Amino acid sequence: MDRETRTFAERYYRGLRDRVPSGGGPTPSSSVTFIQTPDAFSYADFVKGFLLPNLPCVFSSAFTEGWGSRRRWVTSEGKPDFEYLQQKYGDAVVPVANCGVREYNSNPKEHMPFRDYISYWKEYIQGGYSSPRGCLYLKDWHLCRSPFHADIFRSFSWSVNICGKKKWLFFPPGQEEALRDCHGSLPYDVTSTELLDTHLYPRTQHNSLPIEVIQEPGEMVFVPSGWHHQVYNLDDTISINHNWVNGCNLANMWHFLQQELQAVQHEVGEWKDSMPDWHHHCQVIMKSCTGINFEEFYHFLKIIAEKRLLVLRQGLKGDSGDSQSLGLGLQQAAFDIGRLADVLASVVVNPDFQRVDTSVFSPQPEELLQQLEDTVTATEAL
Ligand SMILES: O=C(O)CCC(=O)C(=O)O
Ligand SMILES: [Fe+2]
Repeated sequence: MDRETRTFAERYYRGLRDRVPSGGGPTPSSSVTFIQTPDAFSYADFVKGFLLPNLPCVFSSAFTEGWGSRRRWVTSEGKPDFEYLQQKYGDAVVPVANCGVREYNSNPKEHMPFRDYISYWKEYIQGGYSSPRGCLYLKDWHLCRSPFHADIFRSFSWSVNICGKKKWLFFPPGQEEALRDCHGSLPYDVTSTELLDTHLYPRTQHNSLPIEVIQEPGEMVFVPSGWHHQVYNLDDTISINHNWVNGCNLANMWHFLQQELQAVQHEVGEWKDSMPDWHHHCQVIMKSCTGINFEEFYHFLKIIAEKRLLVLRQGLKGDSGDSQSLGLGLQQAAFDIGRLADVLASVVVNPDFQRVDTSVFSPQPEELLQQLEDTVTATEAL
């Protein structure tokens, strides 16, 4: 991140903070921007055009041209190179979901050696894309359909097709509300005819059409924070994806965790008065449903804050060689510290966080907040 982009991003968040919430950012257009050439596109363009406004985009296959996996995992016909993959990764035990069986809004999973999965995949192709074992989905190297969801903790993600082709259906944040059933649950499959049943899905008439993207081999899709999506493999497909949180979506993560806790509190509300440690139990339930509780979120903030404080301390001493070796530029670190300070300021005044036993936390949340705020002041002119 360069100085100019940091200034732009800081102004953007200052603007958001001072504005009365209006229920959303820019109105997404019905098509997704395609980025053709790496030479003409910088990280600054990505921050301004996509991370800050939280909009999806697709990067052309030129961006992944040099990837070893695109050469080695794929045959000259553009199909998965089963021989190579088996020889290289056959012993790995991989999680496999059965797409034909639904377990709540997901699929039951089992583990098997990758070589067994490859045998299954070959049989499935030979059987005309069908098998008596059903449609098995190797998680992380997705096969077939990924049920409707938004990514974990409202993270961003990117996904590259090493080979094969996918169809994505995207719903901008908030539009999933019209897809909830009469119990408030989201559908497993947004294309199901069940959604035509207005008793079961009373709000679907307010629903707008999803934004559709076809992702070709080598292309990379950027999935913004909180955008619900459903994905289909249109071909034998191998993809690599990665989720991340940074200064641009950290507040979304905190907002999401507060909503998750509220949902738990609502669900077990009838025991609030009869259970002395009800608030603690809500955190336990939240941890098991969401994967993280407020205590862990504080530790998450602390770890990312400490690394950035270190980078900036070294940078301010003029020791920029070391800060580069931590893999983080000074301007990025300074921007992140500002976002961390804003989020932590909201965490420490949250009544549910104030009920968490923080006595053994080091540093204490208020102390860390003070350090962050001091650093924001010290790095203003950086
Ligand atoms: O490719 C898939 O099946 C799902 C990918 C996905 O949901 C993501 O990258 O966020
Ligand atoms: Fe996803």
